[in-house]
Order: sequence, then structure tokens, then C-alpha cells
Amino acid sequence: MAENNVVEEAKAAGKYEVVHAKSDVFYPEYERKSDLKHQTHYCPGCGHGVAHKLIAEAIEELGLQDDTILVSPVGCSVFAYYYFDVGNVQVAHGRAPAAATGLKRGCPDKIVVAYQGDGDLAAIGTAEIVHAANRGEKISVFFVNNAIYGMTGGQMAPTTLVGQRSTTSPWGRRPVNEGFPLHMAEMLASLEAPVYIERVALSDNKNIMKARRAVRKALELQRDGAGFTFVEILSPCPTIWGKDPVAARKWVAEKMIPNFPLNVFRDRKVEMLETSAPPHKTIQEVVEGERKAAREGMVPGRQHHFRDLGIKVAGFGGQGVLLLGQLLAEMGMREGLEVSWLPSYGPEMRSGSAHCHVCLSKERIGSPVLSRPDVLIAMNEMSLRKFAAQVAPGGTIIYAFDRLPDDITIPHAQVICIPASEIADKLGSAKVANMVIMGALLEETECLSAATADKVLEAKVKNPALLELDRKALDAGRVYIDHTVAIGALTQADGFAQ
Ligand SMILES: Cc1ncc(C[n+]2csc(CCOP(=O)(O)OP(=O)(O)O)c2C)c(N)n1
Ligand code: SF4
Repeated sequence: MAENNVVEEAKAAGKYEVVHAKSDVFYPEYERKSDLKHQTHYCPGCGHGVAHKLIAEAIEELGLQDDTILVSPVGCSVFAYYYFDVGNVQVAHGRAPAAATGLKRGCPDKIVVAYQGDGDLAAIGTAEIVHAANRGEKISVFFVNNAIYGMTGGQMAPTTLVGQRSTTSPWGRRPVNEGFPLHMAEMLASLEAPVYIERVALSDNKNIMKARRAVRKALELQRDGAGFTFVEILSPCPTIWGKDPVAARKWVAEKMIPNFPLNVFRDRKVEMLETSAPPHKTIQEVVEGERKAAREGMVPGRQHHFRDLGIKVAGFGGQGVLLLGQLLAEMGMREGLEVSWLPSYGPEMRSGSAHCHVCLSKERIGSPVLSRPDVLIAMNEMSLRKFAAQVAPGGTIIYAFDRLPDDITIPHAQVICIPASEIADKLGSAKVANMVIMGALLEETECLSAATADKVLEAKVKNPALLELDRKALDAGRVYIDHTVAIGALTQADGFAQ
């Protein structure tokens, strides 16, 4: 700070003009270490420092500081958020384009910048960058390619040159064993969506000035509403390369540029872009919309006789097991409860086993996993055998057949048997067996109201004939509990297993 005062005083006295100053987009002091507040953690001669400077100055020149969100990676530049005085999000290794996608879609008016190294972007994050580019996300990605993993001590990167030594290619990279270097700019330029892709190099002042223009252009394009912009920056890593800063820059010029030619690979006019872009909503709009829908669908003033109720629905895929759980959760929501729905199913769409956990609660739900459900709905024998023992003592089991298998007794829970498929079949479709069960559940436990069920079905089922059938099935389940179960269809006379 003392040094700054001297500079300020000298400037005020007109003694000299400062032409190189730290951009205001950098914090005046870096809080990373109490004793090193004036310097970054980068090694002398590292390209990250230069790349940071170019980005900060472009943000400043374009007046975008208050609107910029920087997504920093894992790698040497993991601490970028200590330096850039903008909105900052630091993300998991390789995930910057995915996080940036979410940020930009949630805040379309912001300038979202992903900053990544070559290990981060071209190894662990290859999928994220390719798909963000392919979707034409309106983000700017600055890709610092130093042909090595810097932070972790010099392992081979996808961009490591043929013959270049690294700790994991100690004899030099051999295409036959390690493959050829990935050319990310060229790869992304093979996609339709990106609007601007350029490769630049921090090898000498002339190229650094070109890099400055490229960085600025990418941000300008984003500011003007264009799509995906990408600048690959060939960058020195003197420490891992084992070179002094000058030799490292020379190496960028002599070794990297011939392997990674500098070029503008894509430069589209902004007017060409908006063809059939989907409508983007801000997070606020989405949340407001959800709230409005929830308010409209609310069933006011219902009292629930439980604090928490855990319902496990289990059966085969195709029996509507997961849907039944979803409907219950939706109904709980409309009755003002906290809810969760946790599905679990195998790879088969049909006939594989499937189950879901539904929690209904007056308080916030700690975990959506039910180890002791209060209610088990078993849509097949396998589910009954597998999950009956989990049901809490005094809980309820609704079994979708007219009686329990002979070899099963369930002393700790009330078991209700209801031949749901047969009832549904008589109504016209075995598919609505799950609705028969829902009707039985609501009638037996009174956990949620039949009126709410009706409202939810009306909102979800668009086909009028099917809606009618679902309503009949709900009713049939209710009637079965009221009449048939009461006169002896319960497998245990006292309502509990013998
Ligand atoms: C999931 C996961 N895998 C591996 C690592 C270890 N790791 C940290 S940084 C890094 C590579 C960094 O290299 P690069 O992206 O080229 O950035 P540089 O450090 O050279 O700037 C790796 C592999 C990690 N942190 N997390
Ligand atoms: S190891 Fe390389 S990339 Fe990392 S800070 Fe040092 S010079 Fe920069």
C-alpha cells in the first residue's frame, strides 16, 4: 500500500503517467493469504497471469464488471475467484461449461465466462465442453492450453505434444501408446452451433495483442446476445516445462504453434444466430410460475392425522408403481405438506422390479429414503416378500391380490388384500389397477383426500376417457375397502395377520 501511495503522489504531482496499471476488475488486494495480498499464486512467467489480465481488461473496457460471472475450474487457476472482482463460482473438475450453462440459462442477462485448463477441459471435461458448444450455449469459454497438467505436477494432458515428456509419458508422448494431441478448437469448429472460435498464443507481444482482441471479441459477442464463443490460448507453463519464462514463451512459439496453428476457425455474424431459439426463462420466472401453479392447485385447510407418513410402493415396471408415488407426492403438495418422491428401478422398462418411496410430512423431510415405511403397497408377490418385514410395527400393507400367499404371515402389520387387477379388468383396463389401489389407500388411511386425488388426476390426465376410467378405479378401490374388506376379504379377521 505504501508503494501505491508513492505512485499516487507522483501521479498527482504530474511526475509521470502510469500506463500499465492493474485493472479495476481485479480486487485491490487478494485475500487468499494474509501476507501475500498483492500477488497471485501463479509461477513467474505463467500464462494464466497474462490470460487473467487480458480477460480483466476486456471486462473493464466493455463495462461488464457488474454483469460478469466467472466460472473457475480445478487446475492451477482454481483460485481465480480470489483475483477477479466479478461474480464467481468455482466448480468441480471439468464441469465449468455445465455450470456456466445453468448460470447463463438462469441469468440470461449476465455475461458468463468459463475459464479452463487443458486437463480440465480436454480430459475430464471433454463431454461438458462438446455438448455446451453443440447446444450453442451463450457463454464464453477461455481455454488455457499449456500442454500439461500444471497443478498436479506435470502429467500428460490430451494436448501434450508428440514426443513431449511428462510424468506419465516419461519417454515422450508416443501416438501409438498415448494417442495424438487433441485439437479442441478444430474439434469444436466441426459443430454447427458455435459462433466464434479462435486460437491465440501468449508467445510474444504481437500474439498477446491478438489474444487481447480475441478475448474482447468473445465477450462482445456474448454481450450482443450471440451464441457459444471459445478462445483457445496457447500458454507457457515454465515451472512444469522446466524452462525460464523467456524460454517458455519461445517454446510456445516454436513448438506449440506449429502443432496448434493459430487461426479463426469460426466467426459468424450475430444476425444469423437467432433462428428457432427456445424461449429461455429466468430462474425467477420459473419459480414464480411454479408458485402460481401451486397456489392455484392448493387444497386449503385440510388437517392431517400424522406428522410424517412414509409410503413405499413396489411392484413390476409397467404397473404404474412410480406414477402412483408421483401422484401421492403431488397430492401431498397440494394439501400443503412437505413431500418427497424417490424412485428406484432396474434397466428394464417393463417387468423389471420398481419401487418408490413417498414421504408426506408436516415438517421438512430429512431423507427421502424410507427404511421403515408406515405403509407398503405391494403390487406383486415378490415385493410383498421382499419389503413386508420393513414395514413399521402397526403399519399397513396393501397387497394387490385377494389373499396372502399361504406361507406368509405378517404379525406386525395390518394387511389389506385387494384384487386390484381383477377390479381394474372389470372396469375395462388392467392398467388402472394402481388407481384402484390408490382409492383403497386413501379410504383406509385417510392420509390425503379423495377430492385432492380427483384434482390431481384432472390436471395430469389429458385423455377424457382415461380420466373417467381412473375416477371409476379410484371409486372402486374405495368401495372395496368400505364394503368387501369389512365383510371378510381381509385375510386376517381382526385386521391383523394371524
Ligand atoms: C475429479 C478429479 N480428478 C482429478 C483431479 C486432480 N487434478 C487437479 S487439477 C488437474 C489437472 C489440471 O490441469 P489443467 O486443467 O491442464 O490445468 P493447469 O493446472 O495446467 O492450469 C487434475 C487432474 C481432481 N482435482 N479432481
Ligand atoms: S505450474 Fe505452470 S500453469 Fe501452474 S502456475 Fe505454475 S507455471 Fe502456471
